[in-house]
Amino acid sequence: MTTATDLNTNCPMTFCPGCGNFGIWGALKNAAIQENWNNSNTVLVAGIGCHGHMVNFLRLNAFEGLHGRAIPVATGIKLVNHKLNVVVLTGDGDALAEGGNHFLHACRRNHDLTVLLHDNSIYGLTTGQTSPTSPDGFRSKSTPLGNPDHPLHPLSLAIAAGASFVARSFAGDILHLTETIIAATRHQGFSVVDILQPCITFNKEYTVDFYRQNIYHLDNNYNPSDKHAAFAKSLEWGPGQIPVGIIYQENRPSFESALPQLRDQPLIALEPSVKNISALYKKYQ
Ligand SMILES: Cc1ncc(C[n+]2csc(CCOP(=O)(O)OP(=O)(O)O)c2C)c(N)n1
Ligand code: SF4
Repeated sequence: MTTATDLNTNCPMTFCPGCGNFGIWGALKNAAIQENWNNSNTVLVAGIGCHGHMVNFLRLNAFEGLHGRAIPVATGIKLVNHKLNVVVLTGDGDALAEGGNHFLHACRRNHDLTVLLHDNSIYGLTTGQTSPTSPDGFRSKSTPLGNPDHPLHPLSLAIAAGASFVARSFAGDILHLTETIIAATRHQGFSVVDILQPCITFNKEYTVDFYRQNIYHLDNNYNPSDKHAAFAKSLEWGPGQIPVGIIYQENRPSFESALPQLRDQPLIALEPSVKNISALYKKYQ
């Protein structure tokens, strides 16, 4: 069984004191312990950003790639060994700006991956520029006169693009976030968890208090399999009107389970049928 001690590393913590990433770290550790994640069954893949540093503070297989490219790396790992639990740690910049194209197509293909979107509505690591989820008029180093761009809604985008599990949680509610991460990783298909993550250093608008005042939990009457209702829910954002919970879930074959070549065993377990490829090369010379 995985214990908290198994997950410890020697790396000194680099998040600013009070950063929402601490809550995400705690929830990920809880999920790893409860679900018995270890180096033979789980891989974390991170993009570049404050969120990406998380891989230094959890002793699990991990790959921190180029900015915007966490999802394609995770897709490659999953295709080579679809028995692995592959969890992507990404930011609103990483996944929705430079990585936006990868995000859309991974949703559409329903790869069996879990994407944890550390959504702080700012570029944290590069010291505070406006991101794709920053609100209209947002003032930052890159938009000192106010953001002229309209924000993306990551949940609406994920639903419209075809993700089969779409949820939202808050970094300040570790129990809810733990449950949501576990539900997302158990789901067979592409899971997106939009994690509202205060960046206390650079985002003075979406603060801990702002989220505490405006979040509400979906109740038992909410039906996450109704796509139209989920789409409407995903667009809600306002005073007292930020829903958290599982917004949308459908059962649809994942990309990996739909590939006949991978149905019986993972790619790494297959014996190549052609060992000498010289003849194949010649064909294309
Ligand atoms: C290819 C490439 N483009 C841009 C950058 C610069 N860069 C590094 S982190 C970052 C944005 C980080 O914001 P986000 O992904 O939201 O993560 P956060 O730091 O907020 O967790 C950018 C633009 C880079 N390192 N590499
Ligand atoms: S800059 Fe923001 S996101 Fe990055 S560690 Fe500091 S508080 Fe967290």
